Amino acid sequence: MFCFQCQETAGCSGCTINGVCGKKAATANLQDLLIYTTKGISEVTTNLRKENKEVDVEVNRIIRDVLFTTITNANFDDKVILNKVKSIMDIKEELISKLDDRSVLSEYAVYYSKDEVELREKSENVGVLDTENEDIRSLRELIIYGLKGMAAYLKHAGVLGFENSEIDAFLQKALTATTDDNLTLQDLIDLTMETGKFGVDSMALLDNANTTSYGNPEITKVNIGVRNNPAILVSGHDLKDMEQLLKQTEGTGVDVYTHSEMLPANYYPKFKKYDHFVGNYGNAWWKQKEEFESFNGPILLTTNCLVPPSESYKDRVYTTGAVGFEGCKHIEGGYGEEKDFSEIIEHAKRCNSPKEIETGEIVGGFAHNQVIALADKIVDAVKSGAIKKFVVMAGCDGRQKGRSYYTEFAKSLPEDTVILTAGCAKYRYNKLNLGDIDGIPRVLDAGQCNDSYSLAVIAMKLQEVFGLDDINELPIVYNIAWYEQKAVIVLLSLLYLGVKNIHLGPTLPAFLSENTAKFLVENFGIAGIGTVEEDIEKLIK
Ligand code: SF4
Ligand code: SF3
Repeated sequence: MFCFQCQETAGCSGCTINGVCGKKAATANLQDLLIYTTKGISEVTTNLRKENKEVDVEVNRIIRDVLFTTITNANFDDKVILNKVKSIMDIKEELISKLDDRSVLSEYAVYYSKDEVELREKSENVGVLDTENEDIRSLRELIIYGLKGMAAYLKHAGVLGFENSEIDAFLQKALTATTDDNLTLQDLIDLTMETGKFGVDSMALLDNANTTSYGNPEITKVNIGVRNNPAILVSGHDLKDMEQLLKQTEGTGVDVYTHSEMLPANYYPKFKKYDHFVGNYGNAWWKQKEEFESFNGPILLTTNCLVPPSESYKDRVYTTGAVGFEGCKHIEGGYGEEKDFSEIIEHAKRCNSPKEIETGEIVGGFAHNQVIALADKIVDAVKSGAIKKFVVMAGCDGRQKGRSYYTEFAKSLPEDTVILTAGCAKYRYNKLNLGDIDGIPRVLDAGQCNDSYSLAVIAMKLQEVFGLDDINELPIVYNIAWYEQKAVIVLLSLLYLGVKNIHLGPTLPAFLSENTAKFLVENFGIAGIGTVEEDIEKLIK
């Protein structure tokens, strides 16, 4: 195996024996094979489009799903991954038969096998290291990881009925391009930027899907304590799953809580109306081992991040969508289908109520609509000098010790700064009680990592209000934390929007070769992080 797609990768260079995330070598190899065959099917769909033939929306959905499956901490189940490989093979064959010109197809497109032994053997011989040139490899993987994040966001939008075949066509074309040996470094750089453009489009699509379906997030005090009823904990990013579970638990005596990236569900008007939706339990994904244990009830993982569960609570972990773990019950349900959560609800009834681990409230709900409603107040505070700077601290959290940097950084910020956040990175400082500036909280949480789109909308609105030519003239600095591939598409989207001087930590991606990193530094001023003191000096003063 060789995997370096996330921030935790071994030695900051690559996992080669087992994943630090808990992914076994065989699973990593099968994921590589899944990507290999997905490149193949994407080549076929791209050629079909060139021949002006239609690609069924179901094929787009499957491609999104398989990319999502390979995101860090999503799926650890070999059987599921192997079945997806086999199913891609069959669909690919069927699509190939519709092509007029098959002579152009590469080995990725024509590879076919349903034999498990052969597939496993093949899985050991395909992957990241197939590309020998380090810079080409770096850009190819940067694009692929961006596409994985994009696929996840498109999936969430898709289940809410919001799909855009142009974005899917780009995604598949770009994935195919990562196998094209004729592309130069410059071609791949251009494609990276184009991926950022479609990243913005995907996040906008999801924003539209979420707000049309559930209303605009609004300022909300979220309870972080517990009640004395049996309950289900929902983690991950899929709001459609959240909605269905809330509906199905209504009147059953079973409460519902969010965990990690599902916290922003508390901000949506349509979810707030449920009395049995109690609040948020716990923190970011990496604390799940203790928090799932003490929650006592069943847990539904709608997306990443799943940590391989301990035996003590494994029977309480249910997965759905792209998530999977051998031995955990998977709840099926495709686009437009109502998932059946009755088993998990019955399970909850047999469990004790959650153990209280904290009490109080946190405030969130500052997506673009809410912030723009407060625009006058914010603009006044900036003009009067009450707010000197906005600090975007969006992204992911993780278990690496060095991430305490973000807590310290937030604590050390002068009192005339406001943090704009999205994603699970917020758990490093969202319970610090940093106070407010003229009634504006000093931590404005827009929502999930995809709601970084909201932060871009807010920045563009402020640029307009202040009449600035360049988004970088705003008093906004960026100190972003990353972990998995959704953060990659967020980063590429910000770069596409022209945002410069982003600080990225806690470490720079291992998949950035020296030259790719140099390109990002020279053209976008991307930098890593230093000590808290140095960075406060650099970014704030
Ligand atoms: Fe390693 Fe991250 Fe890949 Fe897991 S996802 S194998 S931790 S690089
Ligand atoms: Fe967190 Fe996994 Fe990335 Fe959506 S839940 S931000 S790490």
